[in-house]
Amino acid sequence: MSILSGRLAFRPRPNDVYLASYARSGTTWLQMIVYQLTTDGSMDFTHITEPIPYFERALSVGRDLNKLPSPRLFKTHFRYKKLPKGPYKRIYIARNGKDVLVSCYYFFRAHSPFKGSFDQFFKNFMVGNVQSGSWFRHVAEWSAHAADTNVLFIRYEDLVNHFERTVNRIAEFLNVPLSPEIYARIAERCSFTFMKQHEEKFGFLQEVLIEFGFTGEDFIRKGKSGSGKEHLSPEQEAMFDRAASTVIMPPPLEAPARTARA
Ligand code: PPS
Repeated sequence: MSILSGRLAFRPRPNDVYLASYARSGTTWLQMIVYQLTTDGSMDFTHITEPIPYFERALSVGRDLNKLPSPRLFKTHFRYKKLPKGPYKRIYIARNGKDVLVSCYYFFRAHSPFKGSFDQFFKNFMVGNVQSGSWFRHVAEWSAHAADTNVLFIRYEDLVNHFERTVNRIAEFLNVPLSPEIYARIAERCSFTFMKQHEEKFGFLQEVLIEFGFTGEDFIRKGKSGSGKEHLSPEQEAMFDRAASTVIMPPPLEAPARTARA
């Protein structure tokens, strides 16, 4: 089976792992825990989306996910039925719905055109009229698969109240060893304080810039007249001139005529 990823075909692999959630439910926290569990814990990534891509955005911008080494890890907000069908492991993280609602409100006010009141957002959220769709449907659909052997269903609140037990469940589910040293590193690097200190490695805006390949190069670039010509090949210049010959612009100012001295 393959899914179109931009111009590329995404081919699922049996050992792919999806970290799934409704938005604002602790996905990034889960990403960091799984990243720390499955690597040497190095922090030398620009953004967590490099080692653990946001699946649906990566597909929509045509990132070549086939280049990633196995086992691949993906973050996703897809509903259960939108993920590729197959044996792939899925960890779903759910969070208290009212906390999700409030977190979404602040997130969408800051990162989307929505600038309405909390009351308006509440009404939209209750009927699923928000970017992430219905929280109620999302959680219900994933809950129906909570007992599947390839699904681990955890809660944000489990991480808050029983962090070590929950990290152990994740490690067992993924069949990765969890020594006291690795656990100590996870507890330190997945703490709110540590992740807040490294927010640029987790934040939304950085994720979008990286996924879209935006480099943020000079906006006020050269400010010279005539440098366009230097970049064009003779063929490109001829093609451009032909197309531009149909555009009639007012003439440029001429240099003032010199007055002859008596
Ligand atoms: S997103 O945008 O959908 O990917 O957001 P997501 O990562 O799922 O959820 C964001 C909320 O998770 C909180 N968060 C954490 N809580 C506790 N500990 C750690 N380490 C941590 N990392 C992220 C984050 O603060 C968001 O919740 P709110 O309630 O808005 O603070």
